[in-house]
Amino acid sequence: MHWTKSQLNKTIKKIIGNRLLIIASNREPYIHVYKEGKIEYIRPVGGAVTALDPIMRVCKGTWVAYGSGSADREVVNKNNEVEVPPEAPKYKLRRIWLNKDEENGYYYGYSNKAIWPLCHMAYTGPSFDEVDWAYYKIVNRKFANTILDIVKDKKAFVWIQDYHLMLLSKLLKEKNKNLLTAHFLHIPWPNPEAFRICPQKIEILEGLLANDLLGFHIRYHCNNFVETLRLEMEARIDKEKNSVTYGGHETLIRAFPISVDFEETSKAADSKEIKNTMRKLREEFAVKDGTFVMVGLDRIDYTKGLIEKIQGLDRFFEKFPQYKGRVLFIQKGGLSRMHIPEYKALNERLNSLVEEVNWKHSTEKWLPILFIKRHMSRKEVIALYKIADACIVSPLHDGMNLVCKEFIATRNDLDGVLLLSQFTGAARELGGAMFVNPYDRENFAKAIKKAIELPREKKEKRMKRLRAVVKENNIYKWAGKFLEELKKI
Ligand code: GDG
Repeated sequence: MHWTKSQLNKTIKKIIGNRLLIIASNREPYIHVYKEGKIEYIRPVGGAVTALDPIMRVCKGTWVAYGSGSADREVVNKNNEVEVPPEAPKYKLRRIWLNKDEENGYYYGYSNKAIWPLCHMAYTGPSFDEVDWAYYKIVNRKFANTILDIVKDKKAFVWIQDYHLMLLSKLLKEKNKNLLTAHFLHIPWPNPEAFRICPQKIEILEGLLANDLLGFHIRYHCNNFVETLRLEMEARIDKEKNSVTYGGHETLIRAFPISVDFEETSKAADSKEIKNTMRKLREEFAVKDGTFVMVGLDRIDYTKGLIEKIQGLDRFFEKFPQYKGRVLFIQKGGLSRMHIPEYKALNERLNSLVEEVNWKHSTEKWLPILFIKRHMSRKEVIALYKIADACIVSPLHDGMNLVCKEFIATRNDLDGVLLLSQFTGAARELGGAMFVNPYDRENFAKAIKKAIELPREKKEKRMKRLRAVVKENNIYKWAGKFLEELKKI
């Protein structure tokens, strides 16, 4: 079956029925801010939000998230709710307020200094702090209380997102046994040897096992999770059913590779507006005719392999100097989690590395790397993908990665090569990509050369293959398959 928005709509009605649908995530899908005295809203950068907003538009229901914008409090009603999308309301956003200590401990602290590096194993050690953990628990409870308040005595399905809320399901079930809860983790699950160092591991695992359904991007992460349980818990593992029973409660463990809205992105990429935006971007970046343009789009995060990407490019220009002046690499990097010292240091290191590599290879009329930090609208992101001859996605470890799938969805011209790290979840599906190991500088440089020299027919063949996969495995399939599993509970 080919999954579409309307197919998902039917599935939702059948499966969710008269239950209330609640999504819980740290990040909100719309942030209201003051700009020059006026209230505006922005769409935050991040994979989970990109993926879930189209689903909520179809499902209606309530999305519970932390209200982080300067004008967020101004637009909510007495229940802290606001209808979104602001220009054409489709569902409710219920905001939770966090004070500075809670934000520091729960978000910057335990979520991003402990769990994020623990699960990505990208050679940045996790640090576990008692105070951060205490705030992690406080905020998870805050989410639980808000959701219980929304649900009251109604039937409801709560769909929890990501690693910030791993205790939520247990807290909900302790107060309301009739709730149906499912959790999707957008990050990888590490192997048991890596996970066993976590001092709070048992509480986290018990929190996750309170769910009726637990989803990861790929089978490999499910297997790591089950192996972790084998080592740490007295749980019964049913290999046939892919389920785990702990304390008399069964949790189904499944893989659901997340994706993008292929049709919508592909259509948007074809519009006149995008053509204009492409022209503007070419002007802004002073792209000369005949230049081979490569792009990258990542949050500035040590898991995304940005340093390794710049080093790969450096090696490419060293090895193949004939390409100097003929190739331009545009990296859009969104600042992220800047209150955490590792992120600040990475940003500084990246700035100086880009400067060094540019200094080393540039000529009077040409700079090899443009490092763009300003926020880009979705239109600009699509136009950026479209002005590219190649897109380089080179994380050291990534749960899935949506940038590569978005790039593919925009390339209805069948032009454009995808260079993709073999350590992304997406690598398992996207056989038409050119794979790189970001740690292997020599081969990275060679892969860039191969991408530049790839004949048009071969590019088309690869892109056709890639587009067929993303078209089929789209975001509606991800949501539909997830919801269909609920029937088995
Ligand atoms: C996590 C997991 C998993 C980026 N810059 C701008 C912008 N973006 C958008 C992209 C894309 C999204 O942000 C990034 O998604 P990723 O999937 O690459 O990465 P994470 O944020 O790390 O997401 C990841 C994902 O969750 C979903 O499960 O795939 O593995 O780490 O959509 O387009 N969007 C706009 N301006 C920018 O400057 N408008």
